[in-house]
Amino acid sequence: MLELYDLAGRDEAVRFSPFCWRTKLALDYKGLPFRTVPWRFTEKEVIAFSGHGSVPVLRDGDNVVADSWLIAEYIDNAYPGAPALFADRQSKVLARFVNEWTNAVLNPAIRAIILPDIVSLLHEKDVEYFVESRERRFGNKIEEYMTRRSDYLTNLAVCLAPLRTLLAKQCYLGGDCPSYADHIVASAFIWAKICCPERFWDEGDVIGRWFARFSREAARALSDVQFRW
Ligand SMILES: N[C@@H](CCC(=O)N[C@@H](CS)C(=O)NCC(=O)O)C(=O)O
Repeated sequence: MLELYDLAGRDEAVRFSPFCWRTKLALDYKGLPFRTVPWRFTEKEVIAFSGHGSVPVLRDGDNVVADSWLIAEYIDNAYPGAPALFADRQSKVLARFVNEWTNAVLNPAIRAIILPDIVSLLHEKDVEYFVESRERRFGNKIEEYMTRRSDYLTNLAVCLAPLRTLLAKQCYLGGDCPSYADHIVASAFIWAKICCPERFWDEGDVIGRWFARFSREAARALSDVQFRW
């Protein structure tokens, strides 16, 4: 069976990585059975066989693939009989843009809001590494995120405006049915809903309605998840 190294919190059942969620949603969409191996940030030696220091890492027999985008490409090529993540070349190219936009714009906007919440979910052995590495990488002390929270919420609203306009006109990012582009963006919100107690949208919001629609399609993958809102 496929094996996925998946970031876990102090509570092993809390699996919050937005990148691992992309892979879990994609595997589930394709109907590929897999088991997850809980992994913590400081367990680098456990995934050293992959040549990478981050998750997701997928092991499929002798094949090992790290990085959520490469995993999506790999499973689509290796399992052509299962539903495709990318219907054709054009939709793959557009999904690649969504991947890069989410990495560069949406995830950082969400991260600024939820970073203090993430710290409180971490396994004790990860806290020092996580705080130091994130303060170094992003240049702010964790406490500073709390004081700038309202600016970060305003920034998120600006980032989400094009998504809101699009989803007012079509059911999913790629059109009438969910595809990998939806997995990518939904994973960012799954991350937020697992980590942060405060809602990102009000009742009836276009993005909330899309997320609810998507969650019904991905019900099996999301069945055990404890969302905070
Ligand atoms: N580009 C990678 C990013 C993966 C990534 O950053 N994963 C985080 C967990 S959300 C990680 O494992 N970080 C390891 C670290 O910070 O040491 C992907 O798409 O898979």
